[in-house]
Amino acid sequence: ATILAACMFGSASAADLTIGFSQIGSESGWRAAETTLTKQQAEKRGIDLKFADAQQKQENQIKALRSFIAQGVDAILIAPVVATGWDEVLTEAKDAEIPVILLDRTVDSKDDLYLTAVTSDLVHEGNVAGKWLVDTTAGKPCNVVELQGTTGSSPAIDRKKGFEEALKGHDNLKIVRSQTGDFTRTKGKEVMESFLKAEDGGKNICALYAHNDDMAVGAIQAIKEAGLKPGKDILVVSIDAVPDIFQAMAAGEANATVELTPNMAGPALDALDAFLKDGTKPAKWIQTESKLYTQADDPQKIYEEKKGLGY
Ligand code: GYE
Repeated sequence: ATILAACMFGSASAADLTIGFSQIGSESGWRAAETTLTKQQAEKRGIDLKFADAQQKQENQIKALRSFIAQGVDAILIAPVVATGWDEVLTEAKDAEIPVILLDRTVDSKDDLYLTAVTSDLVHEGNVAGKWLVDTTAGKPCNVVELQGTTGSSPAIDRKKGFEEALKGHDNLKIVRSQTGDFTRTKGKEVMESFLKAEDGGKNICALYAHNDDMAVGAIQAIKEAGLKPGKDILVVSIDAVPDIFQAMAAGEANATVELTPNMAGPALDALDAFLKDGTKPAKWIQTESKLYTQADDPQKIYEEKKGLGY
């Protein structure tokens, strides 16, 4: 109702807005930082943010969206846990004239079912990680194990794709094991333990590619418990650039990470503001940066800096 009046008279200002935010959960340090920053961004703009944590279950996200629609919120933010199964509920939001913005993950639905998606180029992230490994191994034989993100999520699909693209034509690099660690430290450690057991105690493994830093941190623990040196016996490359991976880098236990900003809400709420004010339609994809960091980038200093930014 608020928004309708505001649209008619063009007086929509963030202060009147009620926004529903369907968050996946808090499976990783990065996700927890995104939640913190989203709440800060809403607070700063005087937005009433209705927060729903789905505990990583799609059915909980669909329930949350239906509840937001029933409440008549002015807009919805959602980080979609998986890429499929959203058409029906997104159509319900569209029929209720409630704009939906996707954060950090995409969906397979037609793009007229959401206002915009604020994400990194997930394929490119995998590419950057793969290229770093290609350059670092410089033609030397290297068996790689891969910890995939949540099965069916766009980051798991795209980061795998990008990494494999980067390895094309470099037959010295072989992905010998690949399994989901569901983006969590616990699962990352567990699956890495099984990789180590299956690969002669880790002697056959030269590198780990983890789709996020949290799984890498869990895996680093497993590598150490197996009596090997992570970062040396087994190279470690991952994605997110959360503070703890810089701590591991400073200790020589991790080698490279690709940065993903946890501040997706800033660009999302700016685009929403413009749309609600005068109907300005944002691009369907607002892309955030992806930057490679290695041990050469003073990881201790970056760790100190990042600690304050929502993590
Ligand atoms: O890399 C990971 C989180 O959706 C791209 O989700 C995001 C990923 C992020 O669990 O830490």
